[in-house]
Amino acid sequence: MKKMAIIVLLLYLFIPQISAEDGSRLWLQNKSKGTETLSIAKQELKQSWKGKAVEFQLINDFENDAFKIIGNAKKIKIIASSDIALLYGVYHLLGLQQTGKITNDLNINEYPHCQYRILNHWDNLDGSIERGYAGKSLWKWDELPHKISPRYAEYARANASIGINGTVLNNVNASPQILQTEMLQKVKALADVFRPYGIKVYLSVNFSSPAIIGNLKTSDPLDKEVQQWWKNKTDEIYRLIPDFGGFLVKANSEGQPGPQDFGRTHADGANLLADALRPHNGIVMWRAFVYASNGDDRAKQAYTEFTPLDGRFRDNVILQIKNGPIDFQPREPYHPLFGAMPQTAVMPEFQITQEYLGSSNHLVFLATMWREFFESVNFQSFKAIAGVANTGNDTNWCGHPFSQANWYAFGRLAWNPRLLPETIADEWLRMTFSNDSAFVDPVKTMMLDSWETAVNYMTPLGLHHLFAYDHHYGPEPWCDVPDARADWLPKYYHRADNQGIGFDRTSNGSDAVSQYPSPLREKWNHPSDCPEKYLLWFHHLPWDYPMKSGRILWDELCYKYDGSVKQVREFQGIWDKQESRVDAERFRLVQSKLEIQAHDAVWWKDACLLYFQTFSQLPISSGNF
Ligand code: BDP
Repeated sequence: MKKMAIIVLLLYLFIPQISAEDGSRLWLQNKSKGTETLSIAKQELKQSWKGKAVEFQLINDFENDAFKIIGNAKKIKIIASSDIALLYGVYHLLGLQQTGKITNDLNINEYPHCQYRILNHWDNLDGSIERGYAGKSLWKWDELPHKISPRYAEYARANASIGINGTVLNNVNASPQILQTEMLQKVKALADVFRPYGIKVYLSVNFSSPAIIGNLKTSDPLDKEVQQWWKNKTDEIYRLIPDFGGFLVKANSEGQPGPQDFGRTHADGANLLADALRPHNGIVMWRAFVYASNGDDRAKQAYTEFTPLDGRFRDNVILQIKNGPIDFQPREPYHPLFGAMPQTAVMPEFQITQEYLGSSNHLVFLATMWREFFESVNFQSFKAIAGVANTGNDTNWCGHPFSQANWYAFGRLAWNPRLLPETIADEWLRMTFSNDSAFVDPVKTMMLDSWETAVNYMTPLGLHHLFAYDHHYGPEPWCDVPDARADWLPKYYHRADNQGIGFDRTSNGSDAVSQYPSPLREKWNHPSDCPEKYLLWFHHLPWDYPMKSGRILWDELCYKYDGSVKQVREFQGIWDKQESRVDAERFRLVQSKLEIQAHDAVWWKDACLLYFQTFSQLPISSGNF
């Protein structure tokens, strides 16, 4: 029997907005304060909805998180099976209003593609954020659990508005201290704020926690005491947070401890935690970001290490794999582990924070990059998706007003990977700035071109990791750090010499190409069939290699660097024309960030071309194409 509850909402007068705009309101119009999910939903409507009567209808057998919006001339009905899904419906409806898309006969069916849509915060317990460019951590650990910042609910609200339903609070380079009881009390306080918005809390855990905070002799996953310790710790967490989501683990990677320290496998390690979480329906997200310094091509290592373990993970383990095989480079071919482990649940990890894309200084709209990824893999089977957050305690959350678009885009694509970047950019611009097409059209074009432009002024034609050591902001293709791991240095990746440039990953080289299925592996193995965007990823080619444009490789590199510098200057021109259509504060901030971006693009071009010229010995032909 269907249980039905209908709540008719009274409509309230439109409350005028304040005109000052510091960016803190993101794509949302009004501040919201609420306790329970349904009252938040009503409050949101009360504050922002300007249309006809809205009814909520709860139906038991409707798919999780899915909702319908049905409207006729008189009223609008939002139908769902849970309060959270009704809230999603409300945000969707308000989004339609903000973008001018309310019609008389609405018939919308929305459901999320992935069950788990999760932000990963690389936030440390001391308030710093690894690869964070928007201030300090949002989590005030020293004030919690007693003082609850209003930003916690604002954060949850923004996430709920785009369908994000999970958050990993702490850095994957995890401090064992997060599992101390005192810290768990603080985590509980955050979970309590997030719950009405449908956001579950997860934690990154350090694999050596049993030895470090549990005082056990070992953290060996096959040791009975270790197993009991994780069970007890997990039970303790669930006593405090009954809907706790689970654990994220970076193990045996970049110096982090893991099961291999005890001669065990990644499957042994993941299953240890999965068994502790299973009675509570929690999940383990086990990262596949591993590379030893064993001389093998770094791009190959995760595949080599994980594919033999296919089918050996518990069913509440999901392997979390970065979109590409190296490390969040401006552009990478998709990670060959996708599709290579048919008996294992896998999920992609995107980096929303711009570690390798100009921090919060460069305007780079990442939906275009993520779209290229979704077009390369079979995403149907993904149950989960993670994005490394770009939020901090800056007033505007993300540092650059346009970095907010990447948070927004991540949520929208986690909900529906089929959405086009232009649709997402359009929605976001209209909601965040203006519905004026004289603004939306040119600025949208700029957003859609921005990723390819950044790729071209940083690492064109499949080049990668030309970044300055450690901070990864600017170019340093010549970088040499005594005693550094070879695969942390740009020379390992570009391999420029008097003959040519690029990493030979063909069957004559590292053979990384053979990790991809046919016909890709054959195609990418031959320079003439390999898409030029991946050319120097897979091939070491002579400076005079003929490109499809008719130019030689060296000239093509010059062309890409030079062309993208010009493109950033065009972005500046587009933005400068928007002064009358944007509030002064955000106009000026974006304008100054674009100045930095234009400066940096020239810096990239000069640094890379002048350095590579020492090998090519050819003139830099910029401007004469
Ligand atoms: C790299 C970052 C490093 C992270 C690591 C990871 O440089 O700070 O800890 O990835 O994902 O991109 O674990």
